[in-house]
Amino acid sequence: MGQTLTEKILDDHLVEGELETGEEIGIEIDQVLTQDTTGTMVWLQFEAMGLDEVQTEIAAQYCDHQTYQFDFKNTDDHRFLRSAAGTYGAYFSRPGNGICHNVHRENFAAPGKTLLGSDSHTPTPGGLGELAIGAGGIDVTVAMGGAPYYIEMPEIVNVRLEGELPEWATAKDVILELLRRLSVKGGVGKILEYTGPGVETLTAPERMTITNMGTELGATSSIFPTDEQTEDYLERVGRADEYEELQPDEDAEYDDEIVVDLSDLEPLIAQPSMPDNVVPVREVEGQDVNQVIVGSCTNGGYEDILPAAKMLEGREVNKKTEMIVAPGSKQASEMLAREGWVAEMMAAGVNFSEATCGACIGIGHVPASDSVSLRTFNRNFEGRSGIEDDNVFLCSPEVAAAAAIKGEIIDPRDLAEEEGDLEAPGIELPDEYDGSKADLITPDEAVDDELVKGPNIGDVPLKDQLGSDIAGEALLKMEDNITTDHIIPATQDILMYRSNIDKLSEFTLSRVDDTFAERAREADGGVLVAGENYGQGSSREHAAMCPMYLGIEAVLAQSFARIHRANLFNFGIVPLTIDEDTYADIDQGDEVEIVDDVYDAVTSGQEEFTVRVNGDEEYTATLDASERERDILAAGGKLAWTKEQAESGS
Ligand code: MIC
Ligand code: SF4
Repeated sequence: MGQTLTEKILDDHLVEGELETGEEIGIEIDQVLTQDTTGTMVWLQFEAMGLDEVQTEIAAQYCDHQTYQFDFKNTDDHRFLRSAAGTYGAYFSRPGNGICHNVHRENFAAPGKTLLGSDSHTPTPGGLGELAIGAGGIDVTVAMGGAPYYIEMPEIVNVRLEGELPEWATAKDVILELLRRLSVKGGVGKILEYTGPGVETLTAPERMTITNMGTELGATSSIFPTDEQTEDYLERVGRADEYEELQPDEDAEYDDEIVVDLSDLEPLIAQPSMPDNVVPVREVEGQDVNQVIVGSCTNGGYEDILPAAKMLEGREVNKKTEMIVAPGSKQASEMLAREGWVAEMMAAGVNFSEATCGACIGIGHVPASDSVSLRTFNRNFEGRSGIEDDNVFLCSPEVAAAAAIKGEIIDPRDLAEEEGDLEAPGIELPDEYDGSKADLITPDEAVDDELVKGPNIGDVPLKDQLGSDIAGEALLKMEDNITTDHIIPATQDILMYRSNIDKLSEFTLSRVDDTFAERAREADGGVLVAGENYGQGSSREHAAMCPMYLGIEAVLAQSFARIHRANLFNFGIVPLTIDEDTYADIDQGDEVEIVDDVYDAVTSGQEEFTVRVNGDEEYTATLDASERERDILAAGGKLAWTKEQAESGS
């Protein structure tokens, strides 16, 4: 039987297991990336494990999330990260050089390689045929130390693209259409592999908008085959020699198939406050727009900003609206500046930001109360913009620019008709991506050879070995689709404590209940209860680390998001699955007790656990875990387990 492209790359990198859906496999990782808000823990854990040198072909430390450095704590983090990259042999991308995914695709992403990154949008280079997966920080640490990455073999879904995008429909609309159809949990446990005649009609950057936002579907990864478009892009970024042709076998078998006819697509928009709340733009036309932002790792490339710039040429941003362009990389800013587009856009009323995540995680450009903000980003979870009751819509740069011109949400096709002379800009790649590399410090150019830790850089929190009893209050009962932004928000006042868990844990679940952290500390133990897809969104391991630090021992949820589930194991919290009826019966404040000897049950491979509620009713909860995951839990988390492994020489 023929192989899918995913299977071919996995086969090439397989060090343990077999490529059978649901089986645990260990794969070799060629490249790792980390960023500033997850990277400090990555390196602190690297140090705590006693590792002394990066072992992967490429390791890159980007500084992109908190580049405004409005507090010395951010700058100290960056100073520490530069010292860690220098000391251990990683590339260091200075603050302001751009978002990890954009800078990585420009400099390192290559067909056939594997990439593991401590950021959920790591799958972006799947658009170039790289198999890229997002993970918690400690998984990246361990891979960077040369160990395999373990994962349950996902289902492989064939997303067959047919036809060609009509005018004004874009790559963003392809992924919004998938979100509309499949929802934010539709991709959990799956890798989406794109095939079909529509593939060759999309340039590599367009493909990367799609693979980037596969994360919003909960997918493990998304990947495109490689072809002339891939080769063309690699040539333009000056890395033609890294091209390799990669296609699935003709008789490859997939677990499922979805067909998207590109020619049926029209401009779409995700309404507040979930990326899958998608409707045609025409359905929401006419709403006043206070703010428009073009940028982020989804649509912050040169090719994303250029269409907006072309649409604004000879026009102005409406007086009702503020428009901000935040390029994904300094290279994009530099090229647009040299070509005169930055000046054109400024003259039209655009405010230019440095290349950063910024507004995407509530750092700067916080929307006004009770106002509409249209953004080309990938996420619009409630409160993520920095204001609790926000109204953030997600759309393509074309739809964003149309709204900026009109001052209202409008389908660009309708704006074109109104304006008469507004042409669809289409997609255009530069002849050469020729931005300066001054901000990317290679391992050979490193300026530090020892770690520099400011006062905000704390220690890695540790947990004891798993005990026999888990009993305590259900401290919080939550609904479906709780995001890591709910668990540990990322806004500016909180982000600076990513290296200081004692302080950061004060904000745990504050977005759901601001008394939670205090109650958890007082209770010194307890469990969380949640609905479906608990922990969706980011890779931030702090969303497991902080509850662990506050004494949470187990999470009982109807289902878990992939990366967060792994993070719970990594920090010694038992993730138990419960059914809908059990969920309905447990109330916040109930006393929950696991009747089994937890340590024995976890280590002996027991799957069903008995949960007693209020000393009376009994329910069944399931631990669906591999032997390795059980060992990690038993050890009290991945750091302790890795150390144990090293000491026993295995
Ligand atoms: C996000 O988009 O939520 C982030 C901020 O990039 C996170 C990483 C983090 O929390 O530091 C992600 O996606 O993993
Ligand atoms: Fe940055 Fe937003 Fe992309 Fe996360 S989703 S990496 S915060 S731009």
